[in-house]
Amino acid sequence: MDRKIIRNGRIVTAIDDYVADILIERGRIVAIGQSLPAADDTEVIDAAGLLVLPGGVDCHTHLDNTFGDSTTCDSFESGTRSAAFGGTTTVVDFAFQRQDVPLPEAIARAQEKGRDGACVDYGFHVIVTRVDAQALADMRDAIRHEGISSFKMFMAYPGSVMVDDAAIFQAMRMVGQHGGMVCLHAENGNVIELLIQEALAQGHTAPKYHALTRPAILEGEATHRGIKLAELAQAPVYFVHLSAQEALKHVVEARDLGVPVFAETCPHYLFFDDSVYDSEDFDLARYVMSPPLRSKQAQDALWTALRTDDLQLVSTDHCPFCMKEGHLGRVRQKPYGRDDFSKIPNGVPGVETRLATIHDGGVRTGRISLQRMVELTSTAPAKLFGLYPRKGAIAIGSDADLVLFDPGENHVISAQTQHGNCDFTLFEGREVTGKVRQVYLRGNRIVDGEAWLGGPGQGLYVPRGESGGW
Ligand code: DUC
Ligand code: ZN
Ligand code: ZN
Repeated sequence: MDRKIIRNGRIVTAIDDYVADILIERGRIVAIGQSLPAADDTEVIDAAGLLVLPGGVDCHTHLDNTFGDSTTCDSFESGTRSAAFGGTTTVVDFAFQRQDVPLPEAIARAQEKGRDGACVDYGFHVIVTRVDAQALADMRDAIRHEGISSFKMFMAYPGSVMVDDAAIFQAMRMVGQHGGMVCLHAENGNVIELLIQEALAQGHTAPKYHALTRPAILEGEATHRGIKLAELAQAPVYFVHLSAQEALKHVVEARDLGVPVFAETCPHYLFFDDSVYDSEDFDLARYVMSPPLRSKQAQDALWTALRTDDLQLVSTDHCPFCMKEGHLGRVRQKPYGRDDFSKIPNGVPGVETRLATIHDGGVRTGRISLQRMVELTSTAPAKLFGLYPRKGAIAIGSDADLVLFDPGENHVISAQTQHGNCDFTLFEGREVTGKVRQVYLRGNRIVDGEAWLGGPGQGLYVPRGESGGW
């Protein structure tokens, strides 16, 4: 039998911090204790001096996702390999219902990609762009039969994926009754579109105008509207990639009143601010994501909110597009918008850098505790999106998804040494303290230092329970 003991590691979960051994059998944790006996066939891994963390759960990735004319440069294989090296053992990606792709077919297509390529375990949200009676029935069936309990809807990108308030309300009302949750991209798309057209008409084509045409107040307005729709629908709501104080204040206010409102932020909002948008240089296309980077003051507010549980998750919104056209054969990447900022594909990579950057910028600096880091990057996403306690925990019966993390090891982040397809990282050249040493997926060692021991097809689809009930 496949049996392993991880010996003498410092086990850190969302609530614990102690030194012990973990016995793994058939991919699950079966015992935790001191000086656990090892049978002859047991592989013993010495974890002394290392943190043993539950594998990261990243509930916001875009692998092989197409937006408009552009497709993200990471496949399921490259993106999940990159995730593994960053200490993430479960991702929740997206299936895409479009005008011509009904929801069940969208799920089937996504499942196929995952089956062929995934190197870590995975689930899906469904992006919903059309709401009618059939779509509502399909959403209910997805929750009941497919293990998909969350649905992303866009309040931005009119003419493409944006849906109106009535559609959002209808979806919330339906999925809320069946243990599901709507995840909102909250920006006022119609006003943004007007600002974009005005900017272009004035000849403003550089990437910095992406940020200037998506002001924080429009994220605040949409967030407030989304909360009111959820209250009326009596359903939970989740805000993806929250970046602005104007949005945060509405989330805080609603949560204080006991309304089931949840929100994530992303590492790029925690480490970069809008002072980068200081020139007309096209190189700033690397900072084109939606929402855009906000003020330094907003960044401080996000860190505080992570500590006080006003924000519940750090997800990556890993949505990589290359800076160089043609890199690894990928086309219509960032340079697609060289003459028109509105055509620059929106998104940045981040799936590999989440744990190390949050450890370095959050724990080492004293902004959050180690346990809170684990909660934000593993336990809370697992609980909120129906994966707990199979994922997000170090507990008897949980999947043995484990990360051995050296909290004292320094390394310099570089795209060159990362394991995905993207040709840049916003963190290029940044020295951080804390490094993933080994990663176990259901008891299988898939990362060992710089060695890749995993492979495509090793990741399993994980049907999820209810979302938003936590
Ligand atoms: N929103 C996302 O969540 N990801 C990529 C693009 C976007 O606008
Ligand atoms: Zn979005
Ligand atoms: Zn996204």
